[in-house]
Amino acid sequence: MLNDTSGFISEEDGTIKVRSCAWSPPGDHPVGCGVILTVKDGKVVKVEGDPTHPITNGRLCPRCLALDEVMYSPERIMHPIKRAKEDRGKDKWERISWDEAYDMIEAKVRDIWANWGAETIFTLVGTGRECTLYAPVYGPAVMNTPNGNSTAPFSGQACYGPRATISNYLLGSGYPEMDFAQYFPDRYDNPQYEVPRYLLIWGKDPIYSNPDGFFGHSVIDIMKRGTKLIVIDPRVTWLAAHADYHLQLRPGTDAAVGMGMIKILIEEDLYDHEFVNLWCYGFDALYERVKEWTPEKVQKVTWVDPEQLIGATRAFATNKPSTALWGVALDQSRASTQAGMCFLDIIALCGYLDVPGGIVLSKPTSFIGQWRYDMSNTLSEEMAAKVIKDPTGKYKLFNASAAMGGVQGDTLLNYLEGELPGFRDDEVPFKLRMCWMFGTNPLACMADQPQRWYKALLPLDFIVVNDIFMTPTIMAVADLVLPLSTFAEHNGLVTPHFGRNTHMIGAMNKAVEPIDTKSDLEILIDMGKRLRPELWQEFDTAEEFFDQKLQATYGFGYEELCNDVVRQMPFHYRKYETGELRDDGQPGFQTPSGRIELYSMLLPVVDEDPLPYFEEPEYSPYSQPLGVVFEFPLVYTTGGRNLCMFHSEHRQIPSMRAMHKDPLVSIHPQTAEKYGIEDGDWVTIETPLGKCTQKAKITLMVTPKLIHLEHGWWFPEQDGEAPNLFGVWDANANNLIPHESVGITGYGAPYKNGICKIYKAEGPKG
Ligand SMILES: Nc1nc2c(c(=O)[nH]1)N[C@H]1C(S)=C(S)[C@@H](COP(=O)(O)OP(=O)(O)OC[C@H]3O[C@@H](n4cnc5c(=O)[nH]c(N)nc54)[C@H](O)[C@@H]3O)O[C@H]1N2
Ligand SMILES: Nc1nc2c(c(=O)[nH]1)N[C@H]1C(S)=C(S)[C@@H](COP(=O)(O)OP(=O)(O)OC[C@H]3O[C@@H](n4cnc5c(=O)[nH]c(N)nc54)[C@H](O)[C@@H]3O)O[C@H]1N2
Ligand code: SF4
Ligand SMILES: [Mo]
Repeated sequence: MLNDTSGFISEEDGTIKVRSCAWSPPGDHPVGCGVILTVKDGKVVKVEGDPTHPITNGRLCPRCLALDEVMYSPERIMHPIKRAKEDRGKDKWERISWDEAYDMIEAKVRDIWANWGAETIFTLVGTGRECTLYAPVYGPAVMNTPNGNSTAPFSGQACYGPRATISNYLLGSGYPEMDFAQYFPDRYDNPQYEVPRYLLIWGKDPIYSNPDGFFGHSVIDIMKRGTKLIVIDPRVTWLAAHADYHLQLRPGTDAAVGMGMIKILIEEDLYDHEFVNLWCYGFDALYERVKEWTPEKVQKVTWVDPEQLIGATRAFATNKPSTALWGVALDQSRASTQAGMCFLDIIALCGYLDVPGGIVLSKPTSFIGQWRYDMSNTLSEEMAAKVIKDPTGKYKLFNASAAMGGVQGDTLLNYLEGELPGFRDDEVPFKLRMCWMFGTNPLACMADQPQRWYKALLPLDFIVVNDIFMTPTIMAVADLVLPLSTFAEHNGLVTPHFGRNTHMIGAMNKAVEPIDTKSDLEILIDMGKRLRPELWQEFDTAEEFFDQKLQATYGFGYEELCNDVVRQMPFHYRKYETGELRDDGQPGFQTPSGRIELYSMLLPVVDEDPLPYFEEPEYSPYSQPLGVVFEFPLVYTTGGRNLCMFHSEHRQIPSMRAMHKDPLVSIHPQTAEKYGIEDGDWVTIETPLGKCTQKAKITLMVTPKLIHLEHGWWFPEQDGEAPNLFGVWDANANNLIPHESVGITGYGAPYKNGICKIYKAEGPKG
């Protein structure tokens, strides 16, 4: 049955059109772009952009336009499937019913509870697909384990988590976002809105990535209205090519660039004195810290041209209002939270927080987040204490704040591998037995040194995965797969920024009935009721859940949301003046000093430096011995997003693959010539840790010293069985990337910076 409402459905000549907001599966972040799905004879036959959607106005990426191709792909998993443990790595799947699948999970979990303890179960969760709203609840509130609330191996610690955490510490607020008039129904025409004069785009390529709920094409909207660009990126992206200033830094050196900018802001007296006096704490200490970062020193460390550094800082500070975007590149370095501090310091010093055309703020609360938190707190004190913590105490900030989950990725791998440096003799660790994965294909995409993860996961007794397609990870290690309905086949809702600074709530309206698939939330409710029924009395369906949560938080119900398709959230500027950012209703920020903490009062509590600083990536031309640098003379970065693939997804979708057939390594023409490489040659990229092979794209997007690799590659057309596993080891950028090399705080993974050599190779097999 379709929803019992009609506002979003229209019918003409037996063809139904359903208006909805897109999320996942197939994979995406919660942008909630407006789609119109045309349904004929119970099938989606066409996908179009919805021109009435207030944010996206009809625009869609190729991936959403290809939704019907994904839904009806012959390769989709349409029924629960299981396989005997001894058949891992073999294509020996057997179709089973949902009841059988649920019985298997229930029996296994109860057996583990009785014999080994719930703490021996853990989950792995990927990046912000729809399941990230609900997956953290499976651990504590279904399987009673403290090791379930983890976004690991690395999403969370290396993506968004560092930025979200440092926002909590410095601003006491939710993730700050560029003002693109997203809260106003009349958008850019709203009289309160001002078009930013400059947009600083730092380590982000939003027109391709649309991350976390930010609609990237808004950058084009404001460019059309006159906004100029400053871009901090090692590559000449489309946006960098259109920028007034391009700070082409060496990957992983963002904190050094940031400190250089702060010094210029202060010494040239470009900062907003009134805002700093009233609303910031720790100005003098910050100035002391950045004093040494002269433009010359910044250039030496980061390779950024001093003229660009000075020009960009002046342009940003003196053209009011200006705005800024920070991307995942800041998270993926050793000094990740420190780079984030610099970003927040710069926008605070310029007075651009929560002003028209600046960067908007909200309280760090979310209505589903609160429920998730409450469900996580259903563990007994004794059970909660069994969370796996890094025994060396190295990752204090992570352990103290874990904005995105409980188990730090490196700690988890060490634990699985049985190498537990720092454990006291009397602390006898337990053996992990079961894993449930949601929205992740770690061997292809998220796991650094993926062969280590493969070996570490294989000994587990039982592995369950929720997914829509067969993946190398499933083929390698899973015993049971629960097949998911796409966002056109189930009801849901979309909250940009996962509810933290959410400008709208979108209805994900079911357009067609699923055949034998379910959503992550439906599976959660079903399994919750089986395993911990006492916690799952309040609602029976996903729709009832949404209705209760929406009514309690906003005073409207799920049916109203479905009818309206989008509800924008109430908003006004300068909330620090009105007390809305603080729990006690006083003006200011929700921090100990009540101000933006340029000098954090809370970080020293977890033994962290209260001010920004820089540390070289572990594998850099300046941190490795000369001999190593000589052997690996190039610098690499990885993972710049492209429009037709979401991480490791879409490789089996013919139209997406036609646009992007092979994994591409970008090489500058001079470098290519030096190594005898031509456009289209297969090239091996090697680091001290490993190698992979990608196809050469000779391009001026990179500098002669820099190459860029794509991530997430595997080949569904190849032999899936072990050891080939769809060629997952061949083009895998993460073969190059080290574990135990995370940010100093336990946040960050060095996906985007390292040193390498390249040489001509044979192509991947198959
Ligand atoms: N189509 C598509 N969209 C996606 C995704 C996808 O896989 N495909 N993934 C989603 C996810 S999980 C995320 S986290 C977001 C990420 O989205 P973004 O934050 O936009 O991140 P990236 O595209 O990875 O990289 C952004 C830019 O950082 C540059 N960069 C590389 N190294 C450095 C560095 O050291 N410093 C600086 N300043 N810049 C650097 C790259 O050249 C690139 O242009 O995208 C999301 N959206
Ligand atoms: N070298 C390098 N590696 C990187 C990065 C990089 O820049 N460079 N980026 C990193 C970043 S920022 C991130 S966040 C990670 C992301 O890594 P992951 O989030 O693990 O992404 P995928 O490997 O694509 O795995 C996602 C799986 O979830 C399935 N799926 C899609 N939608 C849903 C859903 O709604 N529910 C469920 N249960 N499953 C769904 C897909 O079919 C797919 O098989 O990758 C990281 N890996
Ligand atoms: S950003 Fe692109 S893929 Fe994501 S919902 Fe919007 S149109 Fe779809
Ligand atoms: Mo991410």
